[in-house]
Amino acid sequence: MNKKCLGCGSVLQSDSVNKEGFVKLSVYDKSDYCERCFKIMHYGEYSVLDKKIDTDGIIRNINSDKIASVAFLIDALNINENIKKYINKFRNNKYILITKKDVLPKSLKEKKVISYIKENLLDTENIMCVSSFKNYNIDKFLEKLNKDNVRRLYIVGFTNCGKSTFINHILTSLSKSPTITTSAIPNTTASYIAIKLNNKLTIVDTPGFIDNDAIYNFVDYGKVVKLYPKKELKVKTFQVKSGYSIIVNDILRIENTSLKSNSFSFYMNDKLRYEKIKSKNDKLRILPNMEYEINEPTDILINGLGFVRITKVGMIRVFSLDNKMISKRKSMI
Ligand SMILES: Nc1nc2c(ncn2[C@@H]2O[C@H](COP(=O)(O)OP(=O)(O)OP(=O)(O)O)[C@@H](O)[C@H]2O)c(=O)[nH]1
Ligand SMILES: [Mg+2]
Repeated sequence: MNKKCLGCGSVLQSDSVNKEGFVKLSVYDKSDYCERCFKIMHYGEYSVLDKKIDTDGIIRNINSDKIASVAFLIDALNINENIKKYINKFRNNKYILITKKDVLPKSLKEKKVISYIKENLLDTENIMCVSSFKNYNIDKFLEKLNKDNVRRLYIVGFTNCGKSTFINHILTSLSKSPTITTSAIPNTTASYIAIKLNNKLTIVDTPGFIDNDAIYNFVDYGKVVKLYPKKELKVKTFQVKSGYSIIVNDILRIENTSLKSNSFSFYMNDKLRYEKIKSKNDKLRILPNMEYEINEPTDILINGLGFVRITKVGMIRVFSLDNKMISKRKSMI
């Protein structure tokens, strides 16, 4: 039987250095991990997986598994309406888990997040906020699976939403070793990784779906890993008069283009560089941009980075690396 990498699920092979699952022939017999996983785990090196993830194939496979349930994981800072069409493709018994609850400020109440999901993505009672880093709600979720007699649970969702970290955490909580590779770059998990937790339940990690609109398509991977907050974020709020803009790193510029002042609250990494400038300053003006009319409290989502809450009605212009990264939703808060 072909040996598989414990970290990413690829079949181990010694023929092609640039293909998934590569290990040198000399170490093949004693290797449990491919070279890419080994380097991520031990040297924090990032290399991009040379493989296109077949999202439709994954969904088809899971739908044809008669005993499958699905946990759809969503990154707490990246809740957008585009996710709905992916959730709807699964015909199985579904759980929605909002991951990385630890990065949300305490002021953003769990109830708000859950009711937003219910109203806009999937109306179900099976929604929970979790955090692998803070061991939040993991036991409660396992209890729920037990009660619902779930036999095989597929962990699915967009890349980087924390699927493998979540499974590793479950393994640790059951005194097993956390064997799966995790990283802040996209496409870490390459194939299915099925792990039997007990006689009743098998949990299956899957490769994350790639979102063509997310920031990792437009920024070097070396930079991507620094953008996401490492712990509870502190909301940065700016009162922005007409004719002023806020700039974040070299990624984002939001200009107040109406005549009245407005308030911008940034729900993203507070360690990024924030700067208030006069709009006649041309910094980042070269970037693609779009004007948005704000008719009610609105969140401007920067896919992969977080969101900006705009409280008052008016007009704003958003400059970013690509207009595809930007979308808006009725404010969650
Ligand atoms: N703050 C925080 N970060 C997390 C949590 N869980 C995962 N992460 C981080 O999110 C990033 C992605 O985690 P992974 O577990 O590799 O994500 P994935 O969904 O398996 O990604 P793919 O395998 O590419 O589909 C890593 O940098 C993790 O450290 C969490 O509970 N809190
Ligand atoms: Mg993974």
